[in-house]
Amino acid sequence: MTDLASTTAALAGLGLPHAVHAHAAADSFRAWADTVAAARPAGVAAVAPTKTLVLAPKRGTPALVVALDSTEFSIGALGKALGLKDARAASDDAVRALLRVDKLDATPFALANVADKSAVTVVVDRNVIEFNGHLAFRAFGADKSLLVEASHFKAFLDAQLGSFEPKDFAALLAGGAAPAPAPAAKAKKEASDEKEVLIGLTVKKNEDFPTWYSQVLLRTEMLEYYDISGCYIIRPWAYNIWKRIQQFFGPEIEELGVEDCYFPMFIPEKNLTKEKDHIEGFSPEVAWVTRAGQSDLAEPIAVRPTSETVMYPYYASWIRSHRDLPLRLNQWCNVVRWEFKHPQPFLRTREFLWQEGHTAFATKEEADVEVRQILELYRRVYEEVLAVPVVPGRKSEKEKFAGGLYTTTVEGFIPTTGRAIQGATSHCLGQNFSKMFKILMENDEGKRVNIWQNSWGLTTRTIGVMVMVHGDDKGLVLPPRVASIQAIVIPVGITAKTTEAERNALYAKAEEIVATLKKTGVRAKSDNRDNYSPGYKYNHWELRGVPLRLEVGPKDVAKNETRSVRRDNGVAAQLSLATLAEEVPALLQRIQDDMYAKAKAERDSRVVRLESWDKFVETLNNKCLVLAPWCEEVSCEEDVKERSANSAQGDEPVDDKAPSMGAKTLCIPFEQPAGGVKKGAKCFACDRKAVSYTLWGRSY
Ligand code: 86X
Repeated sequence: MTDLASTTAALAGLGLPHAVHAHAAADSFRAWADTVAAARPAGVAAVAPTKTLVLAPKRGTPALVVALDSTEFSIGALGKALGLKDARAASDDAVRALLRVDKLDATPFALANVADKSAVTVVVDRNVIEFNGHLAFRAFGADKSLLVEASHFKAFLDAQLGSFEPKDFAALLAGGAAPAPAPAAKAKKEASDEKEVLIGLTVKKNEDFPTWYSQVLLRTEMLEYYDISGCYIIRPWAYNIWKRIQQFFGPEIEELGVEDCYFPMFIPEKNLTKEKDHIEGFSPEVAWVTRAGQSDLAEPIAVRPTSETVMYPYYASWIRSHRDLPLRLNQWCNVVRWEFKHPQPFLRTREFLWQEGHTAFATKEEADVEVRQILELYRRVYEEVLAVPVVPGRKSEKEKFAGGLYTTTVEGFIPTTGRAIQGATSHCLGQNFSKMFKILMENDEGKRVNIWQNSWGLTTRTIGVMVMVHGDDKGLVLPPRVASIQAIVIPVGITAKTTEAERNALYAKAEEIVATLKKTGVRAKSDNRDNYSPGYKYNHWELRGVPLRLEVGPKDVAKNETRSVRRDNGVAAQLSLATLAEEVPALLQRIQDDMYAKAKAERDSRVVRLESWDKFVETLNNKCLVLAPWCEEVSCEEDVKERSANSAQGDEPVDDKAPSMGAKTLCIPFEQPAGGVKKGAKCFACDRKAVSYTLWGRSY
């Protein structure tokens, strides 16, 4: 920890003078730097605010950089000058992993937390060390700063690092490095970002996908960032999609005989850790409640990362005889997995929403049937509801849920990054959990025997996949089946010469169209706001992905028509108002079908069949998946992962964002290429016999 107390204690321990300076609370770095520079305590001649940041290169050791606040540089240029390849500001999680403090609390004093000093390169500008006065470090709350004389700061670094040499940033940055982008240009970009919030996106999907994704989510009001890393607010425009998924999936599983229920989100420590095999590997992700108010709990309580250990003890007590089976329960709930990998809205979040189904049967045959029925429903959620193509299949031994017998999956694909993404899973647990939790039934002969179990889950990741697959440079593109507004009706052609009566008639027409559409089950709305232009409204609803726009102008109305414009492909068509109740539902269905067909064609064009290793890595690098005959051996899958990681760029990959990450098996598709694996065919990656065509790719 580098809280104020432990930092001052560390400095005192080294015999280094320092002072804690209390000042007005400052709620941003800028405000802090201004405050601390201005409000100098008695006896201190000069105070220079400092900044500390961590640069993460694509490969190699991260750098802890300390400079005076007044020293301007760009991270890219400094990284380059320091010989750090593709350096960027380290993520919150990377900073925490390195320094054991939150990014906002990073100071050079956190070096005391780094046991292995070779894990970080410390880079301090000479200006810092040579400053004639006190350095100010922020990190100890908004209203306190630590003041340390520059010479004493150097002594601290010497004590931590053995010996320490500062760097000359000015010379470094002048010495042939790419010029830093002018601060003015950056400020201008940000200002224009702000202005364009209401107009659209400032980046293209293909040019800067991460920024595109976050702009789409924020500007459509689907998502809001939250103060805790990895946690996000799901706003109505996104939550509605989740509701539509529930409205499809809920009745379908009810039809299969599954009932909804709700179990507590808290798990007593002993229940969670009882089943060591199941928890093993996952335990670093478990979040704990240890305190209520000011008092520590007698026993820590875990927050569910999944509900096996919550539910199965009760399955053991509820199931007595084969007549109590099948037992088929589902719950819609949140779960918490405190991951330290880079979080991404919807795709990888620390809390997420899901449904988890947990079912129990007397026979394996019944369990097997259900695994596939549920997987088929997951396929339909993606393909029929979200218009996203997926590949259903079985997971390899390496990739299956280790606690179960076998795992089935639907695998999606994000064309922009060329990466696959698991869409949902349906597991046959076999009798493992029945044995662990002593869930037994009395059979016909009165003997107590183990039962067969399944579990299956679908999460809010669905929403992120849908956004990434269908979105375009104008923003979100919603499949009609999940759009809260399927048709937006916009009055147009109002000019200065339009009389109030004419305008009211137009608005009334728009309302009438909405009423007609609603009666046939179309989710329609009119945008009669008179303080916005039609063009503004087009952009507004295009950004938000509404599938169909209906323009109602005086000329259209005179012909008893409306002009329709499709969001997915921009195609416009005149529709007769007389047949709107039939035409619009048909058009929405066509949009839904076309969106799926387009996404499927794109996905299909990126699944490349290979029979041997030669083109494997090249194909992955071209943002494709590979379908290849495989031996199904775990050791071979491990080899492939390593070989595909290293040969991509000729270097070690550092994280899973690097394009050189290794390839995994995604699934062994249930639908094999015609004829299947040819007799005597070899595995594409080793000398063994091929067993099945398997889908490979880099994945989320
Ligand atoms: C595996 C298995 C299974 C019900 C599903 O995939 C569908 C719905 N559960 C989930 N899994 C864990 O068991 C797990 C356990 C702990 Cl303790 C954890 F922290 C994270 C986990 N992640 C996944």
